[in-house]
Amino acid sequence: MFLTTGRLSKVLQLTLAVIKPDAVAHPLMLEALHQRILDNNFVIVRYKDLMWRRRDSERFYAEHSERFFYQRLVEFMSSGPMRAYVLAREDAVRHWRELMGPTKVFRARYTSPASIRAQFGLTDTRNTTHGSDSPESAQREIGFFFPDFSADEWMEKEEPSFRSGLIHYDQENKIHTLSTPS
Ligand code: 3AN
Repeated sequence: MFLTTGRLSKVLQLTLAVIKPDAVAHPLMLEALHQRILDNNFVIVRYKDLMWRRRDSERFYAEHSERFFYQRLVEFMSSGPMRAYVLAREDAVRHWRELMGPTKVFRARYTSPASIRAQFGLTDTRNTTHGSDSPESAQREIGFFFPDFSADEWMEKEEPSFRSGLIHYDQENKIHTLSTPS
């Protein structure tokens, strides 16, 4: 499958997307969310399945440490396996957040019924997915989940080829790679 045969005009942006433990616990839901990413024209640059220790969860959500839901959140996020993605697209941060929908599931169901959180979210904490809220947080959060991946290097060396070349979705590894010229 080729994602695009033409040249995309705008520079691709990277974002971090996470499928949280409530969704990863259900294989069909995980599969549906992976497909949703593809259907919405995101390039899957990397993905990994992982599980956090409580201290990873505390570190990642440190900015919320004073909020009433913090303990609940860190416990939930270290309660089971997750899947993290590095996604690329024009305006990836905004597009992924739009696709997720609002943080609060009941609001999502009301205002954005087609969004992921509206369709799959259970509660305001167990709300299926995470997405970076700015390009700066994307850079930081990608580094948190993928310490071996350099966003700067990808932007410099890979982005131009991804943008202008033919992209191949590798069914076996479930990520996009550049098609080699025949
Ligand atoms: P978002 O993930 O939509 O950017 P943030 O950054 O405000 O939202 O919150 C981080 C996470 O904290 C949310 N994804 C959700 O799991 C949890 N959370 C946020 N607000 C609430 C709330 N009012 N009650 C329970 N959990 C919440």
